[in-house]
Amino acid sequence: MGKDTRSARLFERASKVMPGGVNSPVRAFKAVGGTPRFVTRGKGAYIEDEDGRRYLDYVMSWGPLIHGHAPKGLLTALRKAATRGTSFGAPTRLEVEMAETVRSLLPSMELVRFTSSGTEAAMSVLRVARAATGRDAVVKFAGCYHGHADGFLVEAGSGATALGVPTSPGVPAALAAMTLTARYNDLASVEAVVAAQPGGVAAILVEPIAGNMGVVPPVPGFLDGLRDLCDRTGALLVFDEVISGFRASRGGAQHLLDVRPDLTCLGKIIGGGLPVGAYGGRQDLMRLVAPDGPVYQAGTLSGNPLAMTAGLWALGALSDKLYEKLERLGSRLAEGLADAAHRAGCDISINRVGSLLTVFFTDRPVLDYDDAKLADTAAYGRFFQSMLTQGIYLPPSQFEGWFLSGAHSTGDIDVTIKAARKAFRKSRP
Ligand code: KE4
Repeated sequence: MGKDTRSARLFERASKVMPGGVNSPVRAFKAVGGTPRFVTRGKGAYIEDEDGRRYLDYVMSWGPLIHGHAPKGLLTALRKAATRGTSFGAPTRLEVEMAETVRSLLPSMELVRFTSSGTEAAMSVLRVARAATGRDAVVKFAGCYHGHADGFLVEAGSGATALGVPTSPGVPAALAAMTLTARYNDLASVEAVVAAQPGGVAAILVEPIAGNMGVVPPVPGFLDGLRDLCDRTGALLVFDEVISGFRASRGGAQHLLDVRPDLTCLGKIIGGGLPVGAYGGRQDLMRLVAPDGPVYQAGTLSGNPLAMTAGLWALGALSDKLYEKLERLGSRLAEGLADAAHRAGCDISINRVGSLLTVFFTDRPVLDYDDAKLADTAAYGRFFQSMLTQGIYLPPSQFEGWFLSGAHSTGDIDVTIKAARKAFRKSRP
């Protein structure tokens, strides 16, 4: 894309008033090069940029839009809600209905608290775990990402990895020391980390289906092993289902994989594209949260009526038919991409769970962060740019997931595969 485009000019202006010209680092295209596209609208599976270019979208706002952009029913619900006001700072019926809906879909969440982001949900759920156990140390997994709260930015995935800062400056060493890291899909590594911690750990925090080193599903027995380790050592099992919640199934990864966590945090789909996070879990733990208990957590816009309206619509529109379609489309896409790469003589490895997948530019299986980091990010960058030029908008980082929606069609998948045939050829040095 030339320098004389509207996106390029906007990016130049943006860079003068916002760090990196963006409000979230991964959007800046730094990992893939070139100018980020400034988007003006989205409809269905497509977005349009300031220069009038239309793209088939596989970012889908990084996961929230399982029904696609601007679904009619959502817009109708939001228009109606907006006429009643945008925020009250007081309880509303919508929050009650939303909490009851979340609990019906994820029964392990006996009590729920809403926040305005996944980061807030993740940081709050750990505060509950530390208060409940009286322990400070927590275990996370290298390559997993739980938002940008200080304690999480230790070997963090997502944009932190893509930009080469998996352990961020500015995090106090004393706090970082309380975040122990283990290897995803490696129970022995977790056992060793926990055993080495005097007094045990407060929690094992895990993405039950990892999405932030690229998609890495749990190997059979991994999550059950974490459950058992927590039961044996008094640690709490915390599932970060910000990506997998309502994505892997209507009941998230915990339903799909039949492992019950003590606490869960949610985001993305739960807000239908508006800012909503949530955390919740066992009643005895969540009753510790103010004002029932002493663990303080609050938020001016928590449970915001517009966000609750969007979330209620999005969760209400989930159906078996939708998940069957997403599985069918995801499978068609993965098979088509594998065939296209093979024909182009490209070595790739695809990890997929339903409508969430990653194409790794590596010839080996990707089971953890070390495997993922072996991927050829330069090749991914060339692939990304070729797909973008052909009107396919992929995550601008090798270490992210592709997201499908109910608005994607078989025809869209076939267009994507056709474009990939050329893009895989272009990805070669
Ligand atoms: P937010 O604070 O961005 O709403 O949620 C943080 C978060 C927590 N847990 C998991 C498993 C997550 O994936 C995220 C955020 N995901 C990234 C994409 N991998 C958001 C995109 C971005 O940072 O711009």
